[in-house]
Amino acid sequence: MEIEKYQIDAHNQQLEAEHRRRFEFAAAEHAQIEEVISKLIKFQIAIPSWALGTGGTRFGRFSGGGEPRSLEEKIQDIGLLHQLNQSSGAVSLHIPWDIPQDYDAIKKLAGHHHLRFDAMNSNTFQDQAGQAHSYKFGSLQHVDKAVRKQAIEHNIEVIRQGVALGSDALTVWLADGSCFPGQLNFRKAFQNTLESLEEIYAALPEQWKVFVEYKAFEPNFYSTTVGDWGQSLLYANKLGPKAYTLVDLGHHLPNANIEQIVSLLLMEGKLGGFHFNDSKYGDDDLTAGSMKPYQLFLIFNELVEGMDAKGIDHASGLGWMIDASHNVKDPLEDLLQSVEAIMLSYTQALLVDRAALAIAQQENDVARCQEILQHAFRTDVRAIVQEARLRSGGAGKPVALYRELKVRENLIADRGMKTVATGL
Ligand SMILES: [Mn+2]
Repeated sequence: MEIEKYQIDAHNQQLEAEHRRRFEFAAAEHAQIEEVISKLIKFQIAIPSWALGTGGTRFGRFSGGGEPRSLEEKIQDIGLLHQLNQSSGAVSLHIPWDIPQDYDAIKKLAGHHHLRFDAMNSNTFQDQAGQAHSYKFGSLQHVDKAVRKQAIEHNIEVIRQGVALGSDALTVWLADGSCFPGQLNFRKAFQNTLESLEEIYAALPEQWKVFVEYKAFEPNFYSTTVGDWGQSLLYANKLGPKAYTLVDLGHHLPNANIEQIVSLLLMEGKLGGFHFNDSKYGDDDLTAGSMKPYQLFLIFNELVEGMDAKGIDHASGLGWMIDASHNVKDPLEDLLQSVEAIMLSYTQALLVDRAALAIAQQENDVARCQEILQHAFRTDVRAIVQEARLRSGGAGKPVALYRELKVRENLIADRGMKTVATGL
């Protein structure tokens, strides 16, 4: 299904008076409001193709019905999200879950929905049917050169597919590691991984980037070969200027200071991309901003400060992606909520009085520093984000309109109740 412009207009018309009142109040408070809105309009967050169906857990999976059955239907779903919020103008594909049959047709479909292809994701954490060698004991780190070679070739194939779609980045997340002490020689595992990544790096086209994603644990529970930002940065530095670290919010040990990691990676020019999600315990893959909205704001505070210090364009300088997957919510409603939370945190970070903060820091005025940050965090910026969305042609309240238009019911009518998104 596609949402018609008149349906969005009618929805917005109903909200107009209330929105005007709330936006004018916010605009009067902030002299730089127009600058903020133009940044919000440009800021786009890529939707991962694997988040459009019910993710499930290792215990079970409860389909909500109407899930996309093909890459085409996944792109249509992201098109619906983008129509509603005008901030989801990119898709992040996962190979082999989303191998296109006809590249030109897929590109055309994405273009119809005003979507571009963000980073491509390779997969050497599962064995695929007909695969010669198993990844049970790792892929790029494997003790057997033949397994490493197979994993390298898969990554190069993903680059080829990305080129055909107009993507310009590859994200490598490795499940490689060990489950028990003594299982692995850490140094050899690192060196094998580095050599493998070097071969993948050599296959990158001009203008392409490779993002090395790290994760502290799971599925391996003793060691992970790219376990933290230090290890990722080691690889990225050794590989060269096209290699960057990718930060996934859920991939840290509990209470890690992610905002500090972000700040230092930006300082080093090595922060390449971001996977948004939220968590209470581990890699919970919950909706962005649903658990720790203050942390999300603090991360954006460092992102904005660091990008401005380096002259990095907020919209295009880094890869902004969601990486989440759910068992209990409608995946599309959930993604609308994630994008909204990201936009709210970004807006609050844009409102931080940086000149005043720099003075307070210089004067060791700790209480004032906190006042400045929390003033921005406690500002209700919902009307500002809504105004940016309205100016882009989106819906005032995306989740409300999604429900009013009975989008899920329509998708179930089109696709059936018992559908399973490919790859899940
Ligand atoms: Mn991730």
